[in-house]
Amino acid sequence: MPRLLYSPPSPYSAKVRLAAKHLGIAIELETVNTGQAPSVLIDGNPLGKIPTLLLDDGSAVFDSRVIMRHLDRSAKGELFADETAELIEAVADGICDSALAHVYERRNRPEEKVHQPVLDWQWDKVSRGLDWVGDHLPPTAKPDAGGFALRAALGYLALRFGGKWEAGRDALTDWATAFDSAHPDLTDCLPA
Ligand SMILES: N[C@@H](CCC(=O)N[C@@H](CS)C(=O)NCC(=O)O)C(=O)O
Repeated sequence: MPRLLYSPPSPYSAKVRLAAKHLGIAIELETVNTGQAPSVLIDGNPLGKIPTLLLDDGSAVFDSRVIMRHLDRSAKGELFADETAELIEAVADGICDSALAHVYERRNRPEEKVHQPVLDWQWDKVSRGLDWVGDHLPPTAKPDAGGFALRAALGYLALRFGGKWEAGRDALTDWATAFDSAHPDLTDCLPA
């Protein structure tokens, strides 16, 4: 069975887990600490990032967008029915990139060296990305790659930035609620 190297808070890993479960693809979950660069991770993915999917034949598939394509092909799914799905995935992932950069800036620097303009620069991207996806909400009943990416991104924001992004974004919070109501079996895949 393929093994997914991941960690519970990782939004990109959550996206992949949501899609795999929805497509009925069984994967074994293995938690890794990227900060320790374990060989199981580095041997598969030179970038040392998660998610990384280790296949039964010994090869590795990495970067969540590549894994999504791999899962979709494996299950003959319809995650990428149109370009909109790809664009929403790109913006949702970009929101995560900026949110994560924000977290890393605060986590990895001594407090006096945290650079507020960098935090603001990244947060502006998160805000603009949220505005954009708010105007391009993907379907919830039959989710595509955009829907999984967006649900994972909103889950990450709820986890790390709760109270900072929701005001005035009822369409997005309602969308997440509708997604969870339509797929109660998937909530255990959200960032935690
Ligand atoms: N573009 C990558 C981003 C993956 C990523 O940045 N993952 C984070 C965890 S959420 C990570 O591995 N960080 C450790 C590092 O950058 O060394 C993807 O979509 O898979």
